[in-house]
Amino acid sequence: MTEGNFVDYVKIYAASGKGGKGSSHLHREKFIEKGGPDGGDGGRGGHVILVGNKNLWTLFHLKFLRHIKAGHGGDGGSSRSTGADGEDKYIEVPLGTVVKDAETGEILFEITEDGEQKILVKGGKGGLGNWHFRSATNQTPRYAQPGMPGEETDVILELKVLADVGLVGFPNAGKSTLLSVLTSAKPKIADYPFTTLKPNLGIVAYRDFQSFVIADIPGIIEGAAEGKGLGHYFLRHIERNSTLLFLVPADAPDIKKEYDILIDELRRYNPEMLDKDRLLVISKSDMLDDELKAEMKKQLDKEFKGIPYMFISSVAQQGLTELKDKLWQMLNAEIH
Ligand SMILES: Nc1nc2c(ncn2[C@@H]2O[C@H](COP(=O)(O)OP(=O)(O)OP(=O)(O)O)[C@@H](O)[C@H]2O)c(=O)[nH]1
Ligand SMILES: [Mg+2]
Repeated sequence: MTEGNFVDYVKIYAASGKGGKGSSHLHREKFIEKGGPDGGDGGRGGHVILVGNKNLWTLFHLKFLRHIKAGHGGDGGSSRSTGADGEDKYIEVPLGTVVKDAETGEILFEITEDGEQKILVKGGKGGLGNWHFRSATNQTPRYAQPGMPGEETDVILELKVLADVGLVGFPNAGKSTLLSVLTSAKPKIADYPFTTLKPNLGIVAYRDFQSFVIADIPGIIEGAAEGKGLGHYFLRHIERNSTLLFLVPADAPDIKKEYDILIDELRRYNPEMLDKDRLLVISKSDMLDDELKAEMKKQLDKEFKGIPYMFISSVAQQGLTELKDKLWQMLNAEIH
């Protein structure tokens, strides 16, 4: 990956540990001739477990993991001592990680909560020791169960939930530039369309050590929902953002029309996208003088009845604090 700090897809081979053998030990003591069976049970094999972690935002940390194996269970011993359980292995994942069978593509489960644990592959059961098999007819069974084998699986982890705020705009609208001034992310910025080829995430530090995450995705063009441009693949990344921030540059020939095209693409992709909170910013507003701005405002008030909009300039650092305040307020508004 040459650009973007964002990894939303990893394939992992996971194997659980096998169960320990049960013991077929017979009890021996100095003055007891025929000791009974006292073989303990084998320990269970280690599981591979996924754990949700709300502080993770991508699967980047798993990019080079590829294989993960849990430990094997220990064998049972004499005096009915049970073998140690194999070491469990934990994989921490961001919330919204979807786990799929790599072969069939079937969704196995999803991690949605902080601290939530789901076993990906279960460790093999430990075998029972011979102590369990004593009976009236066989007082000294020499039989004990072997441990059950572990399981293995190839899975795909895919991240759906991306961020709190998703940026939506035509190519060249200034999305990556905005991300670069609001966060410490360093996305590629250039004066041509489709500069951004992969989503970028940035964390906006907000007053009093609070924060929220913004996702910058490639530009959306008319026909994106049908697969034109890059938008189609990446629209799914903003599917679950709670707030969408639309960017239309101040020099767009028709701001309302551009906005309508964006809305239309989202609707065609998934009508639920329109249930999200929306905010429109007129980007690159440093290109406007006060007179022009006042004129545009009149026009926009007419065209965008009830839809909040603001003027910003990433380059001239105008309206950015107000924008952060507004986004924070929207993100923290009561869920409706
Ligand atoms: N004047 C002015 N130019 C800006 C501003 N923000 C971005 N630009 C310029 O607009 C061009 C496009 O900026 P990007 O941030 O790469 O745009 P983008 O929306 O990420 O574009 P894609 O990744 O292609 O979708 C660059 O030449 C930026 O320097 C701004 O606030 N004022
Ligand atoms: Mg960009």
